Amino acid sequence: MPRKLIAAAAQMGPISKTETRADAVARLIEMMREAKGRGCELVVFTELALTTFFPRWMIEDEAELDSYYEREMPNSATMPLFDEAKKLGIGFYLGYAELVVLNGVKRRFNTSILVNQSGEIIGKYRKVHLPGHAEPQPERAFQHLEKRYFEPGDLGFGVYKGFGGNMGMAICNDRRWPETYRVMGLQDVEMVMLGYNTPFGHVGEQAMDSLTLFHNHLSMQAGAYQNATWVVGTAKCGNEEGSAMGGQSVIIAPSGEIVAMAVTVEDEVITASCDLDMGETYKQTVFDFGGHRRPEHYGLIVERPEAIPPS
Ligand code: ING
Repeated sequence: MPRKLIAAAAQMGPISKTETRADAVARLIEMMREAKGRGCELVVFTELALTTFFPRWMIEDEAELDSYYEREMPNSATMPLFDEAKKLGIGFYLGYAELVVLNGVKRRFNTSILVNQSGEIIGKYRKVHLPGHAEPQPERAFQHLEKRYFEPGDLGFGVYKGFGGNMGMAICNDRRWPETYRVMGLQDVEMVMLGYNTPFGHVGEQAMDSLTLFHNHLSMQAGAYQNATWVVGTAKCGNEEGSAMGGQSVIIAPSGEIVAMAVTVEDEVITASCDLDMGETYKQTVFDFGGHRRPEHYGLIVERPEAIPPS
């Protein structure tokens, strides 16, 4: 009996600076209901799904900056989402800005959680790869200050039992780094869920920026194929406070094939029936890690190639 998981990516259009948490949560609930109506057991929301992508601005005032973070999860703003999920019997991935006080020190992370069909948090992830810069760059139309507003994640890349399989999480820039998928691939992940906020023009090099959407799918399709896993990539997209961000949310099979893709830059639900056993054939043949992978022959993975011992 194949382990079929009907999953959704709930792509979000722009969240304006003036939109409240309640406004954002109402949009998420509407898409959750649509996903449920299509038979979904899981809906993957996006990165920073409760607020506008605030790292595009230099924010001097600490209280203003803090206003973009959640101090508890669930909290009064997000409890309606948890309640609806439990009522519908559907689980979800949610990305948000997390603020915790540890030993009297404010710690800030770009975070995602995995919530099961009973409304319980069964997994938590904090974004490891933070793109952009820590200091504002005056020449940029929009900043990308994730290195200023978040710390690198301290939870690693975990894989969690849920939805009948092995579920993993990542966030946005993580999808560009093969290590993200491989660390989970070595834990037999069967579905990697990730949200992304990807502004066009991020690099400032026309040749690269014109390939933003291509590199988006390239990264996720490669990660899926090379680790024999499903990948669900959910965008926040459209023109958000003047910053144009790419959409094309996707559900990708372990073959690397795109099986569903969003066609708007607004709130849009895409779904697929995901056979969680599909990766097994790849793991027993092309990507049989035990049979073909040779880490003991890779040499030292170091920053300084000269440190690799002469063969
Ligand atoms: N955003 C972007 C991402 O990795 C980026 C940053 C855009 C990097 C385009 C390279 C090219 O998709 C976030 N939030 O990581």
